[in-house]
Amino acid sequence: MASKNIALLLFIAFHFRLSNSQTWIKAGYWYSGNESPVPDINSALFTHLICAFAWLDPSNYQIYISPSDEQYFSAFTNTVKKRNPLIITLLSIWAGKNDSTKFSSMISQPSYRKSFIESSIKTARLYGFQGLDLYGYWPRTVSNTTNTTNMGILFDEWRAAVNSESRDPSESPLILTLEVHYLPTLGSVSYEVDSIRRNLDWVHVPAYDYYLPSSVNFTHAHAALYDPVSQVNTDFGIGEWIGRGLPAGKLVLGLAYHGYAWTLLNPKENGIGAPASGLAMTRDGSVSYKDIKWFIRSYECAPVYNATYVVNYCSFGATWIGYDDVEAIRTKVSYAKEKGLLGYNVWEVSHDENWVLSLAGG
Ligand SMILES: *[C@@H]1O[C@H](CO)[C@@H](O)[C@H](O)[C@H]1NC(C)=O
Ligand SMILES: *[C@@H]1O[C@H](CO)[C@@H](O)[C@H](O)[C@H]1NC(C)=O
Ligand SMILES: *[C@@H]1O[C@H](CO)[C@@H](O)[C@H](O)[C@H]1NC(C)=O
Ligand SMILES: *[C@@H]1O[C@H](CO)[C@@H](O)[C@H](O)[C@H]1NC(C)=O
Ligand SMILES: CC(=O)N[C@H]1CO[C@H](CO)[C@@H](O)[C@@H]1O
Repeated sequence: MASKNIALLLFIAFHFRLSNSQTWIKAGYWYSGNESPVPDINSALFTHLICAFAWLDPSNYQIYISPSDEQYFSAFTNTVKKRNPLIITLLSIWAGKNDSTKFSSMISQPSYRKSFIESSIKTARLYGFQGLDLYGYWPRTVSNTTNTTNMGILFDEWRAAVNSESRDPSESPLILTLEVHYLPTLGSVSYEVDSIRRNLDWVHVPAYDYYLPSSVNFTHAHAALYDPVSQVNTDFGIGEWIGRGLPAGKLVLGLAYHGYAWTLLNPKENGIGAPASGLAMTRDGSVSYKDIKWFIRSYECAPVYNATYVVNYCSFGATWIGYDDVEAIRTKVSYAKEKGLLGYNVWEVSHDENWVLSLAGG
């Protein structure tokens, strides 16, 4: 009798947690490369925190955590649970451009996929994570290596493995998520949307980095929510994903806690679309929100909010920075709610200043 009651309680606890967490996701990536202390994260402002990154070893197709990250990753979950016992943590696996050949090779052979899947589950459990996120793997033409059919098969097999994992009855199945491109189709190649819908809990749509000062010679809203003259914007991307058959309730909107700095050709011409000669301030022009606020205070420049694109920007002399401040973040979070999306996620938590943006997310 007693054990039956315990089972019932666990059942209720499990379902409560699941339904509770599925109501509105507020997720944040923490990237070890930014070297920001894990205990500094105000986890009370999030429902999910995603620890980045684990890597793929091409010699055996297993996941590993780099030795320099080991101590931070192994303490991650317990550390962030101190301020928020309900927080759910995920481990993100890097599959971005410089590693995509490895991943294409991995997904091409059943035995390699098995190795990847088993090691990912083992690593997540070993380090105390409650989910896995695959980051930055884009479909590419077959000559440029990704066979998208195999990508769909990987997700089928990953889901099956996660569901059949023998685990403690108090543990939920691992959450599986994918960080995608903001468009479901790149050139002539598309994500396997049916497989994604069937197998993944949700996808993270990075709704930023559309325009970089290293590649365009005019200022722009790098994370434009709307654009009256171009399809390169978040509203278009979200519409495409939904149009391709991924329910809005599986989409999590990615917000940027960074902006980009351009060098203006003429300091007097300083609106959106002003001619620029390249980047400013950092090696790639990206600047954290924290550093942008420092810049604004130091140079006493007056930020402008442009509601057409949903972006803030400011300039001082020849330096022009486009970024999301409180207004832009609020507008985007409202947009996500109006569209019936599952929530939002931020890249990257340590770039916030005094949690101003995270609080603006509501
Ligand atoms: C690939 O890019 C990531 C992210 O920029 C970086 O951390 C990693 O070291 C790179 N890997 C290789 C093999 O260059
Ligand atoms: C892609 O993978 C599928 C399934 O493994 C296979 O049937 C198909 O021939 C592959 N396509 C190409 C172009 O290699
Ligand atoms: C910007 O780049 C375009 C195309 O590369 C070029 O035609 C144009 O002259 C450049 N403008 C400036 C201001 O450098
Ligand atoms: C936003 O900036 C664009 C480009 O400069 C301009 O055309 C538009 O009127 C601005 N929108 C608002 C609401 O100020
Ligand atoms: C085989 C092939 O076409 N490889 C190309 C894949 O795409 C990258 C850049 O996106 C190129 O650098 C490769 O040459």
